Amino acid sequence: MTQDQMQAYWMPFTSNRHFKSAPRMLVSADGMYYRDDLDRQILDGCAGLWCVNAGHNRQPIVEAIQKQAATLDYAPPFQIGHPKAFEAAEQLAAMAPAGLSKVFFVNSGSEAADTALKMAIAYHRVRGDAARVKLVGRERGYHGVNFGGISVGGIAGNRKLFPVSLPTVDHIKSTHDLARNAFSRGEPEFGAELADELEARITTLHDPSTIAAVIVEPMAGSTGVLIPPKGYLKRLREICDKYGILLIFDEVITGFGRLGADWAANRFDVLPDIITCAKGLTNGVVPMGALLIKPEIHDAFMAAAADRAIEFPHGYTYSAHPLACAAAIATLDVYRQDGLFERAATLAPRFEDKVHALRGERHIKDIRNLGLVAGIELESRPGAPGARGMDVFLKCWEKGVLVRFTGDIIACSPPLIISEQEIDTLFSVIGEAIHETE
Ligand code: PXG
Repeated sequence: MTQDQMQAYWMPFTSNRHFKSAPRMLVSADGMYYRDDLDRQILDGCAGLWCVNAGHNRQPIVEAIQKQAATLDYAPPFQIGHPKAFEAAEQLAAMAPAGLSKVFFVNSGSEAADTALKMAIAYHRVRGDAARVKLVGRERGYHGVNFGGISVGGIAGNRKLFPVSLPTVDHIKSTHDLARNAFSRGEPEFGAELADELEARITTLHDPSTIAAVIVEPMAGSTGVLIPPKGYLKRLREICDKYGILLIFDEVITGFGRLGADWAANRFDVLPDIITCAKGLTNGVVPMGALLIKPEIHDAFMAAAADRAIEFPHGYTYSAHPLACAAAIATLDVYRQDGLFERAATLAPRFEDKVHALRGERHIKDIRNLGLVAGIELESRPGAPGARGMDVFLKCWEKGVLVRFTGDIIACSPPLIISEQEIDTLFSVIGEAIHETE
């Protein structure tokens, strides 16, 4: 591809000028591997972008989409239905943590986050508690890129060019604590008390009866893999219960087996009021997100609206798109048939051993992991935060392995079909890449 042919496309979350000077171009994918335009095989160490949990080019999913496109290509989602939407919702509800039986479809994780925030505020309103309008997120949280999501989110770099936030938002501290928890295997020991900051903040700075919802990623992914300390999420749940606040888990990354369990909610035995998910819902093949919702929330909307009134004035042209629904149904089926969530749990100990074996390699100041996620935090080069992370990412690419980097943290989240040998290759290549990076 010539430089000229690359000019029109403004790439998202990308250093465009750097990319276009040395493009990395994927042209096909199968199983655990991508192929690039130089016909090199590339091991997918991050399931595309935390989404291709069942591996690439899965035939049942491909065929389901092909068939759907030829049968019902599009259907308007407002005041009209199509069977696949109901079937997909039913399948997803059947797989959801017990107690989250209602499903609202969207098209991405960002839309899921903004929808959940709107739903939380409106829920309190429809049951006559209109004072609950405030939202609490967490520092270093990522809830997509829309205005609601960046308001409750806490990634500085994603906010600074858009210094416009919802006015009714506060944040609690992140759980990152290298002094006490560096090189933890699985859930860190220390930090459950950080959840108490929620209570301290809402009671001293706010009237708790004005808080609609707290939103957190059970495991913060995008910011660089922060595993929740033992007991932390349970404590958040208790505080929300005490003050009548909804708890939203953003499971866009943690849903669908990533942590060695179907959901983080089940992994940590904490039931939120709403879960947002996306990514693995369709194996990344067609854009789709969803909210899993307690029936009390849904029922409050139904009870409050007049006959024939629209109960929740919210939705998208592509909500429950037929192709996405077909992909979701086929994907959930593959997860079940192949036992992929159990597989992730079975592989997790080897994955943990192999990533922690990198301890002692130069630059590494922390390694953390849970299920099939690992984060490797590197010392930043003085005056150049992020440069070393990017160099390691580029070296891994040269060596035929795709990983993610965020600042100086390398993140790995391979498809759940990865083999033991591929786990070994993944971490030995990352180790070499770090070793060879200044
Ligand atoms: N919530 C969470 C927890 C996410 O991880 C989103 C919402 C937004 O999803 P959409 O589908 O709108 O992108 C995400 C997305 C990274 C990275 O580098 C992670 C995401 C997106 C881009 C990069 O780890 N997660």
